[in-house]
Amino acid sequence: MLKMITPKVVSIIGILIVFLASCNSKDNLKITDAWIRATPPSHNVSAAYLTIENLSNRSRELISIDTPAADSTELHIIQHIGDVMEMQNVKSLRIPPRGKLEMNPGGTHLMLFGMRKGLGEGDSVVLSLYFADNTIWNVEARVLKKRR
Ligand SMILES: [Cu+2]
Repeated sequence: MLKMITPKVVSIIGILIVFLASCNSKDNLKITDAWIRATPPSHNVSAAYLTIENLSNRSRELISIDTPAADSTELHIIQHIGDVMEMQNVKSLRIPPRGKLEMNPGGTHLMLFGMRKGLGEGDSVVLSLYFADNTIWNVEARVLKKRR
């Protein structure tokens, strides 16, 4: 025998839909302040920086980036070894729940190799950010000589 869907069941389904929608990880990140260092045409290497804010209750992981401006990219952190600061290539960058990852010169950054052309101040470049949960974010990075 078929049972009628009661208003109570309907409201539970409604709540479930709202809950699932709020789990959509696309809404739970805020990416700001994306910029990329200006490079003369002779320069082969550049770096990009941005801030990722994780507004959700689970951790997120940036696993790679891609841009039409460069042949290849790496995720870099800065390691202090004694008095020496060294860049280190890492497999991923974690953004803790309700936490923030702030990239900047002298700190965590996105390394760009094989620049396809010179980038002047005022240009902009698209960066595609790939996360471990299969979401992809495209952000526009401004080209700057240095951070404003
Ligand atoms: Cu680097």
